[in-house]
Amino acid sequence: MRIDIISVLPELMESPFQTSILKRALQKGLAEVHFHQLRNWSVGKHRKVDDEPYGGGAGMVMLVEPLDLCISELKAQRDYDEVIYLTPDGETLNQRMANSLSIKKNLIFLCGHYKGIDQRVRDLHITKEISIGDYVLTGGELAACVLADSVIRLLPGVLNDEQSALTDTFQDNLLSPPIYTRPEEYKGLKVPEILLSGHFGKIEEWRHDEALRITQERRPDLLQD
Ligand code: 6GU
Repeated sequence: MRIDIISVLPELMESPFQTSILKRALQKGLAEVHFHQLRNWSVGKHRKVDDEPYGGGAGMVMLVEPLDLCISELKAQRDYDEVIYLTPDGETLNQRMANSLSIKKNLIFLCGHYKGIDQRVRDLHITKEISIGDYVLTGGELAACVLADSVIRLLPGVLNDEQSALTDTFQDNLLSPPIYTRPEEYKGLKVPEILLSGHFGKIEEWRHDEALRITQERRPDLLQD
């Protein structure tokens, strides 16, 4: 998988991809992430990438031309499965969306800034708009990192057996059951007997029951669809 990320602040996204699991995934060649500084496609000596909105109002709007030039240049080099605009107006990210993106080959992520992008960028290029939740960030960069992380960790070979995505919270629309490691007792709090029993069938049954109970309690909406 290849992800091209377009932003006015690519430096904001460096460390997540230079650390731990994502770093290893990139080193192993399981994913490629390329950053593109939008200002490199700005025209004129002021490297302008935004301007005031027609019709007035607060905030700046990202210019259509640098975005069109940048995206068109990328599209001339390869076919993209999706051109995704990260915006609080988008569809809220969930595990199903991460799963479906994880089987794509080439993706563009466009990080929004200021009040947003000129509508004509959407009309010309954007195939999907994604938000990471109902709150507002200073820009799409952190959201792009979240989306990339959720997708890259699903690629074959990225996680080892211990980290397996197959037992994730959400992978079967259930939250995780309680988990314990040593010691068996801490400040009077004991590990449930069943987990020490060695009866793997019963343990799996207990975990499933607990997952159901916790999901019912905290997120009954997940059991609906
Ligand atoms: Cl994708 N961008 C911004 N600026 N804020 C957000 C978001 C995206 N998702 C949730 N909040």
